[in-house]
Amino acid sequence: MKTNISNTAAALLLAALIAGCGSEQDAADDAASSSDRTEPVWDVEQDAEGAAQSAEEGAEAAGDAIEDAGDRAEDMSEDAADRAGEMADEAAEQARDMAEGASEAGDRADEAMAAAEGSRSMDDDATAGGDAGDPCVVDVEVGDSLAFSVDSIAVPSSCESVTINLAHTGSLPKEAMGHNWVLAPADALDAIGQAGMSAGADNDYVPDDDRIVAATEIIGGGERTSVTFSLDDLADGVDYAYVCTFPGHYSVMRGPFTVE
Ligand SMILES: [Cu+2]
Repeated sequence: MKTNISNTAAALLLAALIAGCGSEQDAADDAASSSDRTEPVWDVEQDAEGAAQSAEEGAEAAGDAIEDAGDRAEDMSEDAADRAGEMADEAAEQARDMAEGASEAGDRADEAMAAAEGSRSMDDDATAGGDAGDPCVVDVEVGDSLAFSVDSIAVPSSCESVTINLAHTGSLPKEAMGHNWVLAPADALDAIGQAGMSAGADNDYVPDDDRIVAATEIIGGGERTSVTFSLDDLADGVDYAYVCTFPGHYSVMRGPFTVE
């Protein structure tokens, strides 16, 4: 842009100079030819002076034009630089806004995940304490490991009946990581656990044994089951315990069951 304007200014100057030279030459020619003629000399001199003056004026005007063009070019390049700077600032600001928006979205995603984790762990806490609404209904969870969600179970003696809700929160099928909940005298758990393997999957690994008070079916990941029994079925002066009779689980998956 600036180069073009400078070129134009140079062309103007050149044109002015040529015009100036031409006028001087013409004036000289006029003077030379007029001396042959009979016209008064002072007219010729005046013509020459006038031509020279107009040439000077032309040159001056050309100089002014160059200066103006230069100024305009400078102004325009300054404006262009200003505009480019403004645009760069705006682009940078937009980029900053976008980056902020992205990081805010990331924060919100993190918060949502944290909230989800929190609600999950709160659920775990709730089941560990049993069913707060009814002390005679006990929620027990199992998963993809050899463990019940509760270390022991205690129910009030006032319960007409007791219900155990067993939920498998894992993902493994019952053939690989099945669990059940079986209530029996504490000193009979080993025998019942060993006999359970022989009973087989068709019997949910629960042997035919009169000492067993209550038993659920075997469940796998995502399944739930329950069993309800009367406290009248428990003999006085006997310690009871619950156990999982899935093969290999009875030695570690067990806990005391007490009536208070
Ligand atoms: Cu088990």
